[in-house]
Amino acid sequence: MLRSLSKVGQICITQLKASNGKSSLMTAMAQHVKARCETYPRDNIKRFHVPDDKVSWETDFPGYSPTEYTSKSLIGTLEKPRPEYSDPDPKHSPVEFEKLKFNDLDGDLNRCSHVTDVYEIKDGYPVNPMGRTGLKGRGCLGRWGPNHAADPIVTRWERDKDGKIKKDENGKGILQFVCIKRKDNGEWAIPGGMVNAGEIVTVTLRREFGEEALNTLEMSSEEKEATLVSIEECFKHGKEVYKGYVDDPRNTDNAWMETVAYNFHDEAGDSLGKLKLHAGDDAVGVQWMSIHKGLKLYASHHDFIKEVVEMHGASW
Ligand code: RP5
Repeated sequence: MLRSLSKVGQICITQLKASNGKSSLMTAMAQHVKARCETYPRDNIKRFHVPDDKVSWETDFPGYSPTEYTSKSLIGTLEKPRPEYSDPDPKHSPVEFEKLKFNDLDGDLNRCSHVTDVYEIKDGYPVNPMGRTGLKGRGCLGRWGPNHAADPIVTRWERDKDGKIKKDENGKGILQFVCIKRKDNGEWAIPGGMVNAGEIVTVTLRREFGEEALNTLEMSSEEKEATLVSIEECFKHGKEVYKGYVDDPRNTDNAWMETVAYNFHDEAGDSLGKLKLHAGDDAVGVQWMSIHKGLKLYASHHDFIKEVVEMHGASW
């Protein structure tokens, strides 16, 4: 039985309350918006239009006829097998598809959701717990159902030339976070990434930050090791900010992004705050971005950043 949108929202909030005692992501989680963007991010695919009042699966939408799209690169051919991170497609590999263990640990891959205890399986396909998106299939996402990511939010205080924390007109300190520019769409984002099969989230957080914000992929193995060790201590003291659904433009009716976001804050500005940033992997830019409410960020990242601002009583 599929839960209603508001119920799903409440489930997210329950998880949030358990982790940090707050509930400010309620509005963000009440309904996905970017997951219904008119044009799907790859291949110029148009989504079937889903009005706000028809997002919930519990609302009848008799004319609903979503576009079907799964990127060819995920399916593979005899010459070019599908990538390791890609699930089998029922039309091309039905026997393999049948074996996928939804709502469960599937070998070393986690197919459970942070959003709901059990997501619905309809006609063999997982159903997006946040409602209709106007697109069925997997789009460009590797997994049917939840695609798990991790987002490291690395912060420091913005300081003047004398090292004093800059304040806004209300006397609140201004935070900065490490922000990358995504190669795929040029949007600014938290340097997050996918959790690899068998990988623990703390490792994903460090690896993705290293690859996208410090360019560890282009370092010698000694240099990379030293860089990862240098951030290891600071990354031990992160605070969970959010765990749940991401309103990502790549989501579909059958595949969606979920994340765990952690804040790693350098209060004195002398450890993480001093890192030499260098964009790498899927990032084409990186900077310490001063935080304010007008920031335009990828997916639901604006909401995660707002949560961090509240945690630190910073300027917004
Ligand atoms: C977002 O996509 C997550 O919040 C995370 O930041 C990101 C992971 O996807 P890739 O950056 O690996 O494409 O939904």
